[in-house]
Amino acid sequence: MKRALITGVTGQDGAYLASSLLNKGYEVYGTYRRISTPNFWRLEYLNVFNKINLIPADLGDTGSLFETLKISELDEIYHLAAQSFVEASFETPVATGDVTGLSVTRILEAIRQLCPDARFYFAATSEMYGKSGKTNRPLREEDFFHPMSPYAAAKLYGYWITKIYRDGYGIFAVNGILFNHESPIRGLEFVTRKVANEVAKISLELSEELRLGNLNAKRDWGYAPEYVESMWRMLQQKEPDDYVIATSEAHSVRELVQKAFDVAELDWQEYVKVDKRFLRPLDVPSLRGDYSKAKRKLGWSPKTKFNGLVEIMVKEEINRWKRWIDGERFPWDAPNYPSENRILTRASRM
Ligand code: NAP
Ligand code: G4F
Repeated sequence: MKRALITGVTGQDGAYLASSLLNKGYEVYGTYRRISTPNFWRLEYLNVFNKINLIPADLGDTGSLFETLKISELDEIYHLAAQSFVEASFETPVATGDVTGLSVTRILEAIRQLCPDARFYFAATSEMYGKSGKTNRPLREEDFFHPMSPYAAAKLYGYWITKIYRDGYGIFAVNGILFNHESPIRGLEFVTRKVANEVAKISLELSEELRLGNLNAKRDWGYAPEYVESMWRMLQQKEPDDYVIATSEAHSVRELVQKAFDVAELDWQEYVKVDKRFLRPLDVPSLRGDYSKAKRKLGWSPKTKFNGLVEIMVKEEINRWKRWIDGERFPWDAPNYPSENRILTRASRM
């Protein structure tokens, strides 16, 4: 049985990837960090909470990362954990540099010293292209990076250190350059889920308005469960390489809002207000990716495009809020720590 470790298993992609790897017959390990309110709702939502092994580790804590790699005899390591919210990276640029950037070296060093044969996936991002996104054609692997946020600069560091460990030490290390991907388990602060959630509440008269920042920004939005499949495919290749994963369609935040209100049969202009609190010091104007290399080499293509994605998200939020009105509570209303045998603490490993 193959063994895989996912850092950031409590996040959107970590949860979907855990589910996907379990379906492929993997033994799955996932790191989580101690926070004041347990955060396993996505794992519960996907019904994988009791099927994976959880290891306490923090990206800022080198020792915990080394300990994690020591115990597991891993075949594949998916490094997904990060401070992943671009807006927050302007508020906490140093912490983002450490957690999102430098942590990649911490993990690669641990791999080099402890398990150099393990295959490594780094969650790079389309944000690294930044200003280069203003070109009219979709962006490819060889295009120029011009980051526009502390988050993107940190990811670009991670991208390069991944290449350096691949070329310098022969580690099977890949960069997945994923464009935005969303789902009903996306964090509420990201624009797609924020919009879907508020539209659902407005349609059920639980809210009256939706406050947003830059409506002109364009993004290439895909469906997260499809994107995690590409991560696995990258690690099954003969040679390590870097891949763009995208839909090749770009839509503005304004179009997103319009489509989401359409799904609920409401007129967006009656509810949406621009609020400068949600504007960023810099914002990438447009991002659109060319996934032809992934299609050719990995056999990967997106199935869900913009309209389908927005429909999935808005309908799921309406369904959730209707259940909430009927008295049902969501998993995140009842936070829980997993049963002891699924948490691999240091003491339990000795
Ligand atoms: P996410 O939902 O924000 O999940 C991030 C994960 O990182 C969570 O499990 C979080 O733990 C963990 N984490 C944050 N700080 C940590 C720390 N100091 N120590 C240990 N763990 C920490 O992000 P996502 O959307 O799943 O994205 C996965 C990865 O892909 C991220 O690296 C992101 O930057 C990258 N990416 C995402 C997209 C996208 O559109 N989704 C596109 C390109 C690249 P908590 O649950 O405790 O907060
Ligand atoms: O949903 P967003 O916060 O995602 P953003 O900044 O594109 O970053 C996401 O995708 C990256 C891949 O390109 C990932 F690497 C990263 O981890 C993250 O997953 O914002 C999308 C756009 C931005 O232009 C933002 O300015 O929506 C605009 N926007 C307008 N009003 C808003 C809002 N974004 C948020 N979060 N909240 C608003 O009220």
